[in-house]
Amino acid sequence: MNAPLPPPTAPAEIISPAPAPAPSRCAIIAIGRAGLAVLEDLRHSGLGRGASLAISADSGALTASTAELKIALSTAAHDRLATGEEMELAALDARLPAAVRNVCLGKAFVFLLAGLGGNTGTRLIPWLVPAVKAAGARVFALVTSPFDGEGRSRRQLAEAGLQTLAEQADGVLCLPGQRTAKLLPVGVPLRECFLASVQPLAEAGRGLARLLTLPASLPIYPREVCAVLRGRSCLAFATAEATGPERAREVAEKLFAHPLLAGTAGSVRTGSVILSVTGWPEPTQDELKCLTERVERGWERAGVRVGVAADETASGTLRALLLVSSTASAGASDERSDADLSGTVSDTESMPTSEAATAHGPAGALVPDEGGRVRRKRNPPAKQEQLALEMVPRGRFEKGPPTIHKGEDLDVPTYIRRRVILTQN
Ligand SMILES: Nc1nc2c(ncn2[C@@H]2O[C@H](COP(=O)(O)OP(=O)(O)OP(=O)(O)O)[C@@H](O)[C@H]2O)c(=O)[nH]1
Ligand SMILES: [Mg+2]
Repeated sequence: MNAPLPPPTAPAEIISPAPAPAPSRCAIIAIGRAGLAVLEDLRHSGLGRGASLAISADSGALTASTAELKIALSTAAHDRLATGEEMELAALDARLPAAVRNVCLGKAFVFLLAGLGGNTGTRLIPWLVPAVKAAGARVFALVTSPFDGEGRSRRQLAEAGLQTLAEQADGVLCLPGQRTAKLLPVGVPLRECFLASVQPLAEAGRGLARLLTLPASLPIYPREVCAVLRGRSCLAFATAEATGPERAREVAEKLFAHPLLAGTAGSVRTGSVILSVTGWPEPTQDELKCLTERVERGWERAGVRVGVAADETASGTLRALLLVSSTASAGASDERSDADLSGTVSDTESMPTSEAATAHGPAGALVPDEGGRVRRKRNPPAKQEQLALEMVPRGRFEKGPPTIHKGEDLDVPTYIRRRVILTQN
């Protein structure tokens, strides 16, 4: 159920001096309750300090927010959003365009945070993305989608919102509720499920910010990151970290076993993987080899791009972000089904890698369908045939008792017992 709307008093706008401990190239715009929750987690680690905007109709969540700039949407604006009518940002709230411009000023990247399925976040994002782009920044949307049981209308709204984001944003990381549920034991109250979705999304946001902004020894350029995250090509993402002499091996194993990545290693939809490794001291060549080899073995069909950067704030910790994207091209991959929103990698598409490799043969056996999605090339339907074999006389064994071993008559030639067709020269 939605939280009660604030009384129709004059909306509060709070602007405090920006602490900005370090110049950052990232700004954050958080919308709605879920967006604000992720923003708080990010700000604890310093991301978005000095450049964050919180927008909500939920006065309680907004009061608790530490964002520099806050805009409380009026009840009338919230009601208008719910109608889904098209309107300019300024028509919704006159302060919005200037607030967006201010927060984006001098920033290369802007993270938009929201929970898809809610009215404020889902309906406002399509108006915010062009405004951020007009300010000259790249837009990455970090969003959640509803948990099972939140109802069809939320799910459909979220699906439409994700579709729009896929078309507009430079990159989308969507954490489906169903995947978050895999991180939790059975019987957890819904509120705790919501809380559980905050950390993985915030971790991914931090990882993405490191990938995009740290001076890299082995760079992955923003356009390459966008190519993986643009459209609906990002299948899944996860982060892992470890300290100590075995930190690379630990990180590799954590990633490989990560529940948020389950099903992606053997999926025919997995096309490429970005592995971003940061740490202090900077990852050694051996550590990198250990990590990359494990990821390449795990996601053996995918092209693996590796980025490395030293992160002086990491004090002994090695961190990795893994982004798994689909094979379909960005534009064509926009046709994912509801199953994608729920985070399920379909069983028919996913199987252990070795089995999949045997069944599909080489990568050429994977073909794009008309919608651009990559599908397994189907084998022609099986036809049952009788093998053209004649029983040969058992010769001198004809009259003797058969030599039976494990249920097989060893006096009958092997090729007959095993029904092998012999080729003729
Ligand atoms: N992480 C987190 N997710 C939440 C929270 N509340 C709801 N969600 C999830 O986010 C989705 C959107 O909910 P809200 O963030 O409240 O939506 P909103 O953008 O504020 O929009 P309205 O409340 O409809 O005006 C829900 O469908 C839930 O899946 C929360 O407190 N934290
Ligand atoms: Mg809300």
